[in-house]
Amino acid sequence: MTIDAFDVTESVIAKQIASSFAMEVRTGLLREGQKSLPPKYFYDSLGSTLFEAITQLPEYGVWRAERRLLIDNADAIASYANASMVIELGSGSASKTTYLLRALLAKRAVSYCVVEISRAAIEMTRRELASLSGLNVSGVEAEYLSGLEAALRARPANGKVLVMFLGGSIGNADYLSNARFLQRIRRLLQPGDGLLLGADLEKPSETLLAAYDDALGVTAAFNLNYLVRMNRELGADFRLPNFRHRACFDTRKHDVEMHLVSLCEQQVCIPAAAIVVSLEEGETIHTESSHKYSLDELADLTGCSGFECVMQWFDIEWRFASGLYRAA
Ligand code: AVI
Repeated sequence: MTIDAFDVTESVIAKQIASSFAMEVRTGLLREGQKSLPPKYFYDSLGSTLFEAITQLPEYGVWRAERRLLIDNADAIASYANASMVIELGSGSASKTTYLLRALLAKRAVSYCVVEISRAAIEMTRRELASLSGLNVSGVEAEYLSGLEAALRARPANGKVLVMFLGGSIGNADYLSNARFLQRIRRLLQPGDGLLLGADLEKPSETLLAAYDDALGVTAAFNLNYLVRMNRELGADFRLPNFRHRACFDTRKHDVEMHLVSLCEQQVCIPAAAIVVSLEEGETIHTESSHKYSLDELADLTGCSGFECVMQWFDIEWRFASGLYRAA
């Protein structure tokens, strides 16, 4: 037993734990075997800013690859999607999205809604898109599916909707969860609505390890900021010098994994989650997996979720795919 839970039953604890952040931290750190933390909580204000910095790193080609594809194909995507409402699931700063929105706005008035769990990212998006005249911008601070459902209540009576899920975020969950996720998106849409999906593709492990463990240490700071967030929001007492960032590549699963490595035997108290966590020297907390797709796998995933591929574009330099899919 490596964890000491306070001496109360789970149901009593569940009632006491105020936030889903605290509850999910509790669940992940109480897990037998590999401890883990859900990656969605990386994105507090500092985490969102650090992620923006990651996208600019020379080693991390994902953001530039997708931007190249959106710049080169914005007109084609706008014509095929023919949408008057765009809903973006997780925008970051939305700076890439402007290329596509300009192409859509050249055809008709467009409303844009961002669904984000991070308030900081919604604010960044508003600032980024403020210069696009004629664009009606709104934001829903929620998880993707509940946010999408809420955003769709304002769908135009006779117009099509384009849902965008960019940046390779589809790689941050496993195949089954992604299939369920896309199926639920499909059920919320109407036939003919579109999905623009960006996916990072398989590439040599050295390239990936450099991308997730960059020389400047920005990804390390992004990972360690999770501990800073738990200290601030959950009253935890993680000592940062006692942890190190690690990126590794699982060649069987084609996943880059990020971990926080405990540099000594230690105990950490997380009052809001009602746990004291014991960590061995060298033990790790898994914070993120980033799956790298093959084209066949991507076709299976979207196909089994009720989407037909309309067009697909590839960035050869970084190996990234953007696909426009239609709700069948
Ligand atoms: C948001 N997501 C697609 C990024 C990725 O590449 O998996 C998150 C990230 N983690 C470290 N660097 C970037």
